[in-house]
Amino acid sequence: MLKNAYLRRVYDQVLARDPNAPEFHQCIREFLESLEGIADKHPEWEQNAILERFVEPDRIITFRVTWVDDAGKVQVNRGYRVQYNSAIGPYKGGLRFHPSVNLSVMKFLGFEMNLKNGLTTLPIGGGKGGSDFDPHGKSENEIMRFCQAFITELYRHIGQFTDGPAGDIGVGSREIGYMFGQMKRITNQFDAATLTGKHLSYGGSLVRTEATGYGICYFTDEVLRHQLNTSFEGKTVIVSGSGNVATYAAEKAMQLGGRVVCMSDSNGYVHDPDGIKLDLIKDIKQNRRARIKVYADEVPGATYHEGCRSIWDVPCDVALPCATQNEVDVAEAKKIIDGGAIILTEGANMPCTLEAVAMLQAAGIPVSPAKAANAGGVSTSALEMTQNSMRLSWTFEEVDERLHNIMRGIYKAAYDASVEAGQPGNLVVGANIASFLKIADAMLHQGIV
Ligand code: NDP
Ligand code: 2IT
Repeated sequence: MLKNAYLRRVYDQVLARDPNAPEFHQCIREFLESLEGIADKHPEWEQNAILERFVEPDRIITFRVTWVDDAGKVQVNRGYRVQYNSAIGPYKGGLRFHPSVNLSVMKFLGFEMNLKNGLTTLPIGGGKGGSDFDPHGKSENEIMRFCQAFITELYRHIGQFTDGPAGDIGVGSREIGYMFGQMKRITNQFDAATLTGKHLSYGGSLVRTEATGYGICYFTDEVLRHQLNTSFEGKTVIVSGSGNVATYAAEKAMQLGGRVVCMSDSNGYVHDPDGIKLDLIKDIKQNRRARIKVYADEVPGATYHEGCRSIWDVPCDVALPCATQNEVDVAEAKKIIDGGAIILTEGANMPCTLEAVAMLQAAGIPVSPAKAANAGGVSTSALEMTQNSMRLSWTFEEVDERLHNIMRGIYKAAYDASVEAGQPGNLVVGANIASFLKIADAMLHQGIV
């Protein structure tokens, strides 16, 4: 537990203020533990209540979302936006539509988003939002009506200089399009830079769709080369999930010479020892919006296994959890270690529990934290805003090269900070410190606000 008295006091206050928020406590604890080695050197933090301010969101907005389903029944969901910190730029972060969304999940995602954005070198603060709406099984019209109802309340709280939402679980370019259209209808403004992840036809950026997944592999490649003196070439890779992040992480892993053998959804996983055929995954998930099980029905030699967590029963060299928070706990970490993995990169936000990270690190497996490794998505969102502001668009190659350079820079910043903190290669500690020092500095310069 925390040894530094100031850090402990801040943590105890978080526990007391938000008693029923396990995900939120988890990310705060990891963050404060990362500061253990350096907090004594910064008396100005306590003097200015920097940490107390850093863990408390600037603002939390919750609202009712009322919409009508296809049967004519009125439905009520809850909407959220956590505007966490705007020290280095307007709040920026995705929207999640999933039945598990609650305030603890929103606050953890907002807190992580702020630290992530601090690593990107781009002028974006942190925020996150969403709803407990479940998109599974909804018709196209129901999705549209829900998105319109959701943004009809949220639009008054956002804007390119205030807060810029994007996608996350259950929200992709289809949902962003419906929200953009409704916001334009209400405001009579074509305010492109407020929402990112837009379709290419009206201001989206090339590479944004692929960016999170590609960035995860660019980051993993840095760790493989720099810390393990190897590469993706010939490695067996497992990617959990089969949504936006997982699909393009798998694509880049293959492009870099890896062989992806398993992918999953929330029901189960498929194992294809010959290597996953990604075009078929894209067709099943993006076009047919069907379950991943269908893959095994259509590919001879592939098998389907009920239960998504057992994906780690299959041995791999490179583990890329890309579905959701806490999908890798000690049982899964043990399987990953026993299966001979040499590296784990967090693709989803906080996919590993604190205990799982500790076990993997103790086994000598470098763990790349989500806030560093999956920052390619939001970075490319910020590049989308840049293009919107300039009223022009860059080529695929130009955006991809910027993304690649940003990921290299984030790796270097996190690694250098881990060395500075006396824990070389501990990227969990390094990423937290590198980002926090930057944001804390901006907060100090802006006075007591
Ligand atoms: P998608 O909605 O596109 O895909 C989510 C995937 O994860 C699906 O395969 C889904 O399965 C699975 N999944 C969701 N919830 C659970 C659950 N509770 N248990 C098991 N599986 C689950 O989302 P994204 O790919 O966009 O997001 C995946 C992760 O990456 C999230 O943690 C998100 O916060 C993070 N992320 C996303 C970014 C982005 O740009 N989109 C950027 C950075 C991070 P099913 O279809 O069965 O629900
Ligand atoms: O978690 C994340 O980084 C995102 N959901 C992407 C946020 C964004 O603004 O692109």
